[in-house]
Amino acid sequence: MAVAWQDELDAVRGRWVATAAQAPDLAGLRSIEVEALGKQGEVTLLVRKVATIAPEDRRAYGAAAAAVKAHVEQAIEARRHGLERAEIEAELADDSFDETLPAQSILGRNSRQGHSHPLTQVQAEVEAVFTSMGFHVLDYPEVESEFDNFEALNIPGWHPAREMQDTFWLQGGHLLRTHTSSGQVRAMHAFQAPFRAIFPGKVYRYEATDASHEHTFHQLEGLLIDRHVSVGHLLDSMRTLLSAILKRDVEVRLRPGYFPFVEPGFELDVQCQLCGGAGCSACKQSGWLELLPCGLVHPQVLRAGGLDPAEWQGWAFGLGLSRLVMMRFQVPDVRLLLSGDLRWLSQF
Ligand code: FA5
Repeated sequence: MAVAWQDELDAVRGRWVATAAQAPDLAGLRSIEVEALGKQGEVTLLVRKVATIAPEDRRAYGAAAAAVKAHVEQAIEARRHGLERAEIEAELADDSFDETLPAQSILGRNSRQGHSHPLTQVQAEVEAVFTSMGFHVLDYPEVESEFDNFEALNIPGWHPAREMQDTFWLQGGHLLRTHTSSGQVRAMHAFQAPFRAIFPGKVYRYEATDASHEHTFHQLEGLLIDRHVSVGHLLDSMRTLLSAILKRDVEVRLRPGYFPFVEPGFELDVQCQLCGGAGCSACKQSGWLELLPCGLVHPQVLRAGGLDPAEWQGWAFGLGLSRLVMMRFQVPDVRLLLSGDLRWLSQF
């Protein structure tokens, strides 16, 4: 014998399936969904009504009500799919869309156009100078072993030079590289001599910051290995680099510099391009900025790289890329570079 509730369930199902199928748009469909399936929706209440059904009918009622709910859900889903498709098709058919308009006209507001960071711009220019001279561009890890960052570079644990670069230590004898020189011995193992390569990247130092010191900054290492290399060739290459990037003749100053991994070693300073040498906070009132230390690769480092110092020589430099950006664009404080401040970045 047919039970009364069966008719009621059939009627509700029929009504909501038909209503869903006729929903005019997505917003309309959403209200239909709430009316049928929301917390107080008609179908939800019907399912809950199971508690009022005679105990012997409860199981059958529960199953039938659940089936109604599933059916209505399916009908809504099918309609949603249909409406979404129709929307996309209408958009595609609308040929008033002009894809050549700039984005801001389409959005009707002033959307900003992105561009590459000044560090990226200068790095690309330096890479272009060196690749034209036959250098490979390499990318080495920022997390390094103590060996590659220090020991391979003739800086054993007891060496006072370790104090020159305060280090962020990680677990297991690893560290955040303090300089891109950490790639030197890796490169010697990776290439057959003779070779030439540059390796740019981010380096980290556990030190107090000021206008010319940041804890996270960029360097760009250069390494050339050949049978005969000279200080003259090294300095000439450094001059080529600086005039290509700074695009003007700049005063440079060469001083002896001590780094355990080069011999002889040099400090190459440039006249501060912010104050023209008069003295400012970027150059600590000295008129000069340390920019490009360099030298001839120490025989111990060649050995660590598997090269015989009787046969091979090399030169290396460690360009302060962040400071080169400061000099190129007259940036008064290195900390602006990684500040993420769009007001500053949008000038470039
Ligand atoms: C070095 O890091 C050596 N590895 C450079 C080198 C390579 C020498 C190869 C010889 C041969 P130094 O600690 O001086 O050296 O750093 C190199 C350059 O990085 C500096 O001249 C400076 O331009 C830049 N620099 C150093 N510390 C900072 C800092 N805290 N913030 C921004 N730039 C820095």
